[in-house]
Amino acid sequence: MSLAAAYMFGIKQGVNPIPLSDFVSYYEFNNNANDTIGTNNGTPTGLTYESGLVGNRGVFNGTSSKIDIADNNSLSFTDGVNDKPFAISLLVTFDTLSGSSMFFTKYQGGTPDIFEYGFVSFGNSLNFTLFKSNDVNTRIQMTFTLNRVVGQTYLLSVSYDGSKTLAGLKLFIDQTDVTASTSKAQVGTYTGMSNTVSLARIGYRGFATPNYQDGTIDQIAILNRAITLTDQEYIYQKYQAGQSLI
Ligand SMILES: [Ca+2]
Ligand SMILES: [Ca+2]
Repeated sequence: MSLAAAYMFGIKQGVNPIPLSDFVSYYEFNNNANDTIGTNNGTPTGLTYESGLVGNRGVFNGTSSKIDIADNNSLSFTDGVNDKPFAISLLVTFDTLSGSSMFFTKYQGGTPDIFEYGFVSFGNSLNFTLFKSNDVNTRIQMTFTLNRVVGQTYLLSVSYDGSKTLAGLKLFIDQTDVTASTSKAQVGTYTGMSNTVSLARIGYRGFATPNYQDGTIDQIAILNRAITLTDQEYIYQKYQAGQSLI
């Protein structure tokens, strides 16, 4: 194969760094909130769909749209003692720069509140946090200031290697590893996540003051391993070509 053929359309042909076995769940928003790989189908509320970069995408109205996903062991990344690696990757657009955007969380308000992890944006501050043993006050987190542009599509991916350390957290935006520009912090003494009974949620955070995504979300991949910049570049190029990862 010639070099040109090997890199047709910018994608290295015949090399798929993300095989099906690396996926836990994949939400493609083709007129539903189903998991096209695993069994973690979502239940959408107030969600509509429109044409996006890769088939359809979910449209979140900022006031009531959300997806609930039942608790399942496959969405918790702990064996009870040690954390396991995982990554969350998604396409997102923003209709407004005010308020907060909830990409994918596994925590929920209630009595008591319960916490595992969350990938969200508070205004321009992207935030990925892992909570120790269901304790909101003990955690490791990574934040990054993204000066968002309304309507622009971003490929956002967070990665964790399971090491229980800040060094194990990474953030990729489009084709760049921005980890070195993130702000990381440990609060308390983090010793690992819990497997709780919390729902997983897309587009919504249900505490006393709920937060709703206002914009679109698409192609949420939950992977069972940490990812590299090579993975991110592959995902980006596939999506730019309008192709699903599967
Ligand atoms: Ca899609
Ligand atoms: Ca659970």
